[in-house]
Amino acid sequence: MKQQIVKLLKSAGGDFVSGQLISEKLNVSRAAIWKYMNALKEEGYEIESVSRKGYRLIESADVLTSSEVEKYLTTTSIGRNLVYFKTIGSTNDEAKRIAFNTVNGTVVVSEEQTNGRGRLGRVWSSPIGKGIWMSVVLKPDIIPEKVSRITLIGAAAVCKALQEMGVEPQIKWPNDLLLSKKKLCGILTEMSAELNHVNYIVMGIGINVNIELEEYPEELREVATSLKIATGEEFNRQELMARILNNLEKLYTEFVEKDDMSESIRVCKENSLLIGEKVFLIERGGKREVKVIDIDEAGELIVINENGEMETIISGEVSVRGF
Ligand code: BT5
Repeated sequence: MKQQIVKLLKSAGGDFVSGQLISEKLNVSRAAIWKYMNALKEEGYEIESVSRKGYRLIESADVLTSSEVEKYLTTTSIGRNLVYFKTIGSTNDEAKRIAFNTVNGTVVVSEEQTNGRGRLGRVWSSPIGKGIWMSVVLKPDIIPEKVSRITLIGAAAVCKALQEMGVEPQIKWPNDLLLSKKKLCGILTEMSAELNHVNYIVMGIGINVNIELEEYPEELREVATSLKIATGEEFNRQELMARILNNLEKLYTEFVEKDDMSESIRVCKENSLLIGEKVFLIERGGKREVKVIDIDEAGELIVINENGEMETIISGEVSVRGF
């Protein structure tokens, strides 16, 4: 209902809409409208109410609700069902909770996460209103072995969206995007699967948009950045979120329908931080140095190991030497 009210107010183009008209069009009581207006003000919308004139939208809020993000969306499925929270523990947890009973392409987004997660139980800092913390529910008909490729498709989608907005990030295989060697975005892909069947995938994407350096906990200031910190400019979160989903739908559809991830791989290679670098591969209990030479057509990392042999790495932790 809140969304419908926002739509109605917007359609008036800054003019007043009477309570009576809203009540008739949306079939709600005047008292209920008043409650919804207060809730919208809470969310950050600036709404003026004048007796006998009605309500007027002064300024749209900087929020990631469906009524704000929708205008930038060109997708048919991804993001069309948008579940919005002002605050939540973790959007990945919520997405997993609803995944079985929701449609492919559902997106859970929150202005803030109080228990944002990285890989292996690490903490993901998610301050309110300054980033994009979202999780996409996907239900592809693929074998579980191919799921790790979805992370690269996500990274490519984020990269392309940022490029469209004038930013040139680097992709650190398999799940990070960096700007000036500092972390801008992390992706956490989780799945529920049977032996030969994927029930669902939840792809969590966290991007630091308008966060200021002092808003990070002390220990992150050396390693994390945001679009605001790196460029000095504020970015439109609604547009960026929609552009990510637009690119994701294209790349994801090519992958699941045509088994084609050539465009995703091209983006990951062209913007790779690792190709040509010596890195530490951190695997179960061990750490060894290898040189990265390529990313193959399946999205795997091709490296030369300590014995000078070529090896293919499917997934794992990579730490780059020197920073
Ligand atoms: C990741 O893990 O990079 C995956 C992050 C995924 C976050 C999204 S937000 C929406 C969805 N819901 C969730 O609960 N999670 C997903 P990993 O590679 O393990 O990196 C984690 C490390 O990044 C931490 O140990 C910190 O060092 C660093 N870090 C934490 N918060 C950060 C931030 N906001 N920006 C940059 N670095 C951060």
